[in-house]
Amino acid sequence: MAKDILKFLREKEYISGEVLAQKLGISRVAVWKQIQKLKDMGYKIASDQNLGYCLVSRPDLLLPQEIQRGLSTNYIGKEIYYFPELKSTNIMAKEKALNRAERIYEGTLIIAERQSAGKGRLGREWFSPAGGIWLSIILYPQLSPSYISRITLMTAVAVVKSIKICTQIEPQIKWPNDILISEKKVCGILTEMSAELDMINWVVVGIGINANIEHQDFPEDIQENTISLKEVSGKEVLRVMLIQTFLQEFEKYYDKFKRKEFLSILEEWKLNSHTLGKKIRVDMGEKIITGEAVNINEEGALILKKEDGKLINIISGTICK
Ligand code: BT5
Repeated sequence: MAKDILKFLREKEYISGEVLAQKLGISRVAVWKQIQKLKDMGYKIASDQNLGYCLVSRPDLLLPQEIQRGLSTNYIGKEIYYFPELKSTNIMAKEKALNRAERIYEGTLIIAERQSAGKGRLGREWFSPAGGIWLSIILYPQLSPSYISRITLMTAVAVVKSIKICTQIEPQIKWPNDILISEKKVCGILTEMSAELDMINWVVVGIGINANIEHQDFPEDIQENTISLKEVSGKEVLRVMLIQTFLQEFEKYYDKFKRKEFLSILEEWKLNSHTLGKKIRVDMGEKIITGEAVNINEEGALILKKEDGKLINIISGTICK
């Protein structure tokens, strides 16, 4: 009901409580209650005894109705679960994907304004205060589980493209899951999956973008290597618009991905690469390997030319500083 009232408030400068009540077939008291509800959500609504209600400003929150208004995707973001705070959107997305009683459609989004226990890879922590974009997408691709390692690279291309469109900033991709601006991390991607031998049950892609975060607010131990879009552009980014653009780009690339057209996505990845051509050290858990990053293969693996000239393919690892 609050959503319907919002729709009418957006159409006109002022609309009276009486007209709203008539249009919605509810009492004026019920209208008033819904207006209070919208105010509680952060909408500023002026009221005038003679003219009625007027929408003054929208809250700077990632509310589903704000994201879905004007979103031109077919299925990504059609269902959104929004939370002011969560431990981790990936944890919630996995719970939703697992709970078969509740029908969760492909492309369902979990969004939180803050995460109290945001997750990086390998149990690392992800700092997620208010002002960032912390979201997870639930997917059910009918592909072989071994194909999925490519989805992180695909997501990185969609993130870079949407940041470029919305801010004119040109970020770069550090294999496999980091987006950098001026050598510092502005976004991280965490892909998790449940699969049988030859069948995927679900995939959750978690994306964290440092949108409107002040540099001094990052914890000291990561300050040197982190950056936010606000810092770079000198002004707040419109988070809702960035999310809408990202979802549109994501759907476009994911459709290609499902058609197994990964090579064309990989070409775009390479154009935005921070990694290729560099001498790097890769932490593979049990050992660190040094060499030159010469290519990414069609599986999304990094091809490293070692000092002895031998080439090796690395499926997963972390590039050290
Ligand atoms: C990542 O891991 O980069 C994946 C981050 C994914 C975060 C999203 S937010 C929505 C969804 N829900 C979640 O719970 N997670 C996903 P990794 O490559 O392991 O990098 C982690 C490292 O990045 C940490 O050890 C820190 O050094 C650094 N870091 C932590 N918070 C950061 C931040 N806000 N910005 C930049 N770097 C950060």
